[in-house]
Amino acid sequence: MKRATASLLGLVLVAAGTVAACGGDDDSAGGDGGLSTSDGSVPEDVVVIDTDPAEVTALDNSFRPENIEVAAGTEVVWTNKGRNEHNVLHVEGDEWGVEVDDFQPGAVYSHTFDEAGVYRYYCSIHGTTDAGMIGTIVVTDEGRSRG
Ligand SMILES: [Cu+2]
Repeated sequence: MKRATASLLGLVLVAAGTVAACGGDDDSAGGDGGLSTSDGSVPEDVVVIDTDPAEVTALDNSFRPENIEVAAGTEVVWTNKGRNEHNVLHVEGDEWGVEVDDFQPGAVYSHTFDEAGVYRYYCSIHGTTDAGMIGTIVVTDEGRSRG
């Protein structure tokens, strides 16, 4: 009986050790996958647009400019100036964007971004969420000065 108790105690200790090791691992692993690097990251080639509305063109299977920065409250207008149909799909976050049926050649779609943040989007016909026909709207919090 003493032997059984001892081995049971051993099992418990091993189990406890495993749990403790896991917890420590999580802490030290830090940004290894748990944190989304794509979420808040701002692309390097951002074009600052200070007009309202801000114009983005869908042409030859790319968004131009691909990455733009606007102030909160700016209306962003996408115009399909090419011969191909496209869509504008948000990667994550709020519901916005336009489906293919409503973004045929010549069509216009607009959305006003009221809250600061990094809004990534893509065309699922010519790209994926992180490659091909993609774009980013960086919305800054700076209010427009009235003076
Ligand atoms: Cu497209």
